[in-house]
Amino acid sequence: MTKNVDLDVLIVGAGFAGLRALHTFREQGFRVRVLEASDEIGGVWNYNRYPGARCDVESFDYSYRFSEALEQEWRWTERYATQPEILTYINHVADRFDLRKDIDLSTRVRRAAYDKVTCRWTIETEDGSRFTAARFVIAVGQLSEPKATTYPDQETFEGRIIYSARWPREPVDFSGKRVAIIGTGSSGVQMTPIIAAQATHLTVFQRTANYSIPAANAPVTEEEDRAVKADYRARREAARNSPSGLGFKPDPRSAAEVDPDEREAAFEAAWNRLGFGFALTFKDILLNQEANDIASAFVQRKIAEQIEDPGLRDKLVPRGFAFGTRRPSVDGGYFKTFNRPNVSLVDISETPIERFTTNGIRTSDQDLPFDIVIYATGFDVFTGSILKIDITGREGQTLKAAWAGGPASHLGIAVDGFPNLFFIGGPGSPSLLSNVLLSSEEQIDWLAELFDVARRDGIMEVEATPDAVRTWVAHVNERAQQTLYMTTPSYYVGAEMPGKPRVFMPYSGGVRGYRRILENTASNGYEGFDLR
Ligand code: N01
Repeated sequence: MTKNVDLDVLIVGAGFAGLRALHTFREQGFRVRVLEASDEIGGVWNYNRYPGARCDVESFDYSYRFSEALEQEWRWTERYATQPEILTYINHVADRFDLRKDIDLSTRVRRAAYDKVTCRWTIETEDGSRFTAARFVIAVGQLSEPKATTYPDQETFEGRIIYSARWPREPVDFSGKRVAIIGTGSSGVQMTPIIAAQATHLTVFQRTANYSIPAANAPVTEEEDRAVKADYRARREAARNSPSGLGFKPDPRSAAEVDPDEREAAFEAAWNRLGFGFALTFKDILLNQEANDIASAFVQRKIAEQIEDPGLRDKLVPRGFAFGTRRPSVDGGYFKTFNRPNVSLVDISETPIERFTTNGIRTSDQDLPFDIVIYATGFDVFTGSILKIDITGREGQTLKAAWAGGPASHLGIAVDGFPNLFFIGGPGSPSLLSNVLLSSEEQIDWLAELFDVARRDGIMEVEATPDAVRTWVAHVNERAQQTLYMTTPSYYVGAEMPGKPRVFMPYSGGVRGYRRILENTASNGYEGFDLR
């Protein structure tokens, strides 16, 4: 049955960000609804059910901060939570705060158009329902639109093909199977050891060797749980005031200046305990080539030590780009898995995949038989899921046209020409360069205040000015230029998709710096926005 609903705030996406936004805006007394394409809530944690999927931010930090009661009652079992545990948490939150009654599942937003006379958005869904809303909030995530990777003759393959980001709900049985994994980013790296332990044979197809740090996972003990909960506010504040939202601050010295023995000890300690946070052992690992060279060499050595076969070692050790400039993985024994007799590697930079056959894959130099082929080839990052919606602004221009040269926004939140449209975790915000849940909550709190002010002052339209957008894009670029990120093609710059504009998309100025900018913007009367 199609619907016709009028709202104060319409949110797209029932992942972490959309659910938090629903709760907060509803508490403020707004009429809010969330539209979600899937038949379940949870966003990436709903879709990415592949074996081994888990978070690489510590559970105590990758969790909502808005409710102290929730913080106290929830018991994380592991330092880095698994996908099922996170999905259980999200569902618990939805029930605990009675969110489901304001979520429409299985409801894909197709188009949205702004009406400059009524100052409202009309949002249409695939089933023909129409929603009108004063504020339109897009919370669709950065890693939501999987790349539709295919190879020639794929339709002739008689085995099973699975995309990691659309993993089936029922468990996949790998026993007795010959399995291929294409892609060695975080998804491929996480699933490799687990599938290798079950399958008859596993072949990993690698195009680019990536850096990976051990996850250093462990159960959360009763003592640790009590200690964190006794002082949770301090932990949250530490996270908010750290560069990445991970809670710890780098050693303020340059890696290049520290005495080599001391540096080695610091790297060793970080390697064994910090997971992804290894990149923050010293302040300048992602800023200074000399410091990065030292860190990269350490990681390369650590990776090499795990691989017995010299030929494999040569292929698996990443080279030619600075550690951290492509998103490093965090692994549970990835490299050691290649020491198993039932695991092999195909370096497709040397012997490319040519096509599927009826019973497997043909590379430039061999035919390999498979029962199951898994694509872990990643996403159209940052913009893929946003631009899937046909969004038309005030003067009839589309967001796709406005972003033809790459996404441009003020603060990663709003775009000139598109009043009353707001992004959470959008391009131009810290998002994937931070604890994304924390930075999303910062944005939601800030938007809540803006919505309050607008209601109090009878503001119909909130729109970023073109000048503010130009200035923010320049600032995002300036900050990126101060880092090493620009030295490597990566999804941070749109290199993951052929033909995508090459612009640096996340904000690299850190979570704390970004929050200060948000606070200053508000205290200066929402500088950079027209409120009318
Ligand atoms: O995707 P990716 P992902 N043929 O883009 C290769 C988060 N995450 O799903 O590098 C063959 O990183 C591609 O090769 P190349 C995290 O932010 C977090 O793994 O383009 N191969 C690469 O090896 C992460 O960064 C966790 O040369 C192809 C791989 O596929 C992000 O999600 C877990 C190909 C894609 O790697 C994305 O991770 C999982 C092709 N046509 C994900 N196209 C945690 O640990 C691409 N590749 C929390």
